[in-house]
Amino acid sequence: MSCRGNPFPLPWLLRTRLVSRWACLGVGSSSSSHWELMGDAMITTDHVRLTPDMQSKQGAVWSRIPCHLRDWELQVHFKIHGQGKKNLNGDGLAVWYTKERMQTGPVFGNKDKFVGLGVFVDTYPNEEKHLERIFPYVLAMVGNGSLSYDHERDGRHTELGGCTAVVRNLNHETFIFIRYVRRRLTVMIDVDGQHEWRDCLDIPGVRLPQGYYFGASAVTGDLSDNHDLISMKLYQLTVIRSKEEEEEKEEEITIPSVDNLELLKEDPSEGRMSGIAIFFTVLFSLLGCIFLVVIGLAIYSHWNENSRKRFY
Ligand SMILES: *[C@@H]1O[C@H](CO)[C@@H](O)[C@H](O)[C@H]1NC(C)=O
Ligand SMILES: [Ca+2]
Repeated sequence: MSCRGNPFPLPWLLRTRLVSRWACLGVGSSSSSHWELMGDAMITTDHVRLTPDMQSKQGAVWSRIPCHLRDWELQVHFKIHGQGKKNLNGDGLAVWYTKERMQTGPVFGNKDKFVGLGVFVDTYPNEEKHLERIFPYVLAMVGNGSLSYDHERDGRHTELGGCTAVVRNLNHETFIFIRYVRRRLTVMIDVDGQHEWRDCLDIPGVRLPQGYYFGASAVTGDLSDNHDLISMKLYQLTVIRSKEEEEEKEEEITIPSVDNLELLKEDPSEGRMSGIAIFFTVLFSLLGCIFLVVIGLAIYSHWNENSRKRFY
């Protein structure tokens, strides 16, 4: 664990301060704890077990204190393990930064139509058609109160991006890292036991209001797993900003949103269509060029003949 430092030190990041650290015995050990458990979540000496490896459980842990940081970093040390064979386990866990806390619902144990950020470690592929996607899959979603997470489709139509993260039943430690700086959302994972952060998603223009709550939740259904949190560490980031950026601060964000969302939504069928479109564009351009060359040659030879006639 010693080599894992800041995933990528940036020149304009002045300082990282640990704001809230919850490790091992921290949670729930005193009434002044910043964190509150709900549902089937249980605390042991070295982790919070959000759900045990049993059917139809859901549990969560939520910060009691709203977070008023502008730029922050959250490191989540977790462990997902159980008796089930591959793809006979579920359903996964979620890390939250949302307006509301301590709600129950269908989105990894939290309410649907949530307002804020959710980063999901989805361990069960509900949609079978998409064989190209290997599970467990990590993905991020920004909810604005009207967007719904589609559990049957593994949240595909609302995802901002994601990556495969084989995280179950491992002997080494597994981490998720979420950084929110200058409205840029970056998610990285360290799941290969290499003590290295791997890119998962990186999206600019993510507008998240301040004063939301951090939390984590997990759910099991017919299939189950132990969803354990070993620690969650929140860091305040101090960022050097230009004057213009400071002025931007004035326009306060009230509803979470993502700029240029349509650019992120690349439907694979649309992708194929545009591939065909590109093919035809290139084909017709080529045909056009050949046509022009042929015409050009015809005119040239005609002109040549004429000039030859003139000279002889
Ligand atoms: C939430 O986002 C969706 C999709 O971008 C949009 O259609 C809807 O109007 C938004 N709702 C609110 C309350 O902003
Ligand atoms: Ca799923």
